[in-house]
Amino acid sequence: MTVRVAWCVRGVVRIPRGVEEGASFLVMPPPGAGTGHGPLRAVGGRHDRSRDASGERRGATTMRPRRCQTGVVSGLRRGRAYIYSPRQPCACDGGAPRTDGACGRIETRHGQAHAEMACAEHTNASFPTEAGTRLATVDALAPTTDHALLASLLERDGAVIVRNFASVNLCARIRADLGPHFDSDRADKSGFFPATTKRAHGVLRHSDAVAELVVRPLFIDVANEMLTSRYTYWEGQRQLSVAGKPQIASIVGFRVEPGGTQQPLHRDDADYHARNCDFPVMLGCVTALTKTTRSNGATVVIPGSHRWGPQRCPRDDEAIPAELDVGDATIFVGNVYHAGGANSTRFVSLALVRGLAVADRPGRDEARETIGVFLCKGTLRQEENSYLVVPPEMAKARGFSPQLLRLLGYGVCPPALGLYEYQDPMKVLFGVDDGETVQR
Ligand SMILES: O=C(O)CCC(=O)C(=O)O
Repeated sequence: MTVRVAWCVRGVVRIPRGVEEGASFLVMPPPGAGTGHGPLRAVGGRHDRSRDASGERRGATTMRPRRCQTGVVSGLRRGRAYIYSPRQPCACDGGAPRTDGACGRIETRHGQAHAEMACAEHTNASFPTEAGTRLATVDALAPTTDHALLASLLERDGAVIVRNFASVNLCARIRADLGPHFDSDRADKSGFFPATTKRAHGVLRHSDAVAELVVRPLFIDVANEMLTSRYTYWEGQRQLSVAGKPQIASIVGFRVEPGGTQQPLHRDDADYHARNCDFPVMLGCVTALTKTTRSNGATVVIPGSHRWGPQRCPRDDEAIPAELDVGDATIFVGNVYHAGGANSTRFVSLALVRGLAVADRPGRDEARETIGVFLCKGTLRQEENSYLVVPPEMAKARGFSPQLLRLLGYGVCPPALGLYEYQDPMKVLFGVDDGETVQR
């Protein structure tokens, strides 16, 4: 895997902590970088006058803001990396995929491969590289909208907008439940979420309204169709086939505040080290709790990017906003590139800069709020630890349905994942013995 340096501050490229000398890197342009943005330079590079074997100066690299480039981390100083770009083309801007390993894997100082982005049969496979330009929209209330239609659109585009996915009333209840969590959120130290994005975690613990949203049949049915894990194997001389349904990976509320920058484009499936042969392992459903627009930070998506190979780097100018009214949702596969958008509605700073009174610009300064329900295959570890969020006693006290308990991960993914005292916890802990209970 190439180290993705997805962000930079005032032209200074920072390498994530833990990267070793000799690692490959790929620099992506900063969100919204325009022609006015100067050349990027490396941290530490400004003072580094040394040259490499080919005579290039290590500092002051010449990466241009609108294109991706690859290189190697060539030095570490006081825990920070300085980098050097050999100005080689990368598949992400249309060049041929590199085969020399500089783009595609992390190498340690000893040259040992850490992780591959592609499985063996896909290493040299050719993948589509084009980005789509629009997202399909369906109405959940239309009689023709069902999970089969959604699955076909998701397979084609990677994402789909669903109008009227949840009622305005349910969204208002969820919004009220999430408010205190947003207010007490702490900044994400990894930089994956900008400091201006407030999150609400562990929300099933407190919110009956969220519990209602999670089991919306349209979403669950399409997830069952796309993420159910089916497997056939031998046990002695008996050939057995099993199927395990998806479960909740995480549920997160997002409030993108005015002035917020765009999140880095990413694939949720990356959490599972998934490669093209595994995709998709997740399905996301982001429901609007407030109106979401291009300017207030609607989720942005690159249609068609779920088909790309490991070398294709996503560009911010390829992402289009999924604009939603309250109750609409964007459903997307875990391998489509997407991100929380930038919120450019910041009012006060504009007013100050232009010398305007705050009252002269009413209606600006909008925070956008959404709730994301992310499911993953039943064979995988959940991103958010459900058993700590809703321990068994709490789940019993809340009267959660067998369906919700299984979505939380309390069921067994057959043949034998998630046993408790070598039995299905649904039976042992919750007294549920139905057609889905695994008998042991
Ligand atoms: O804020 C959003 O709209 C999306 C957030 C997201 O993509 C994520 O957390 O994985």
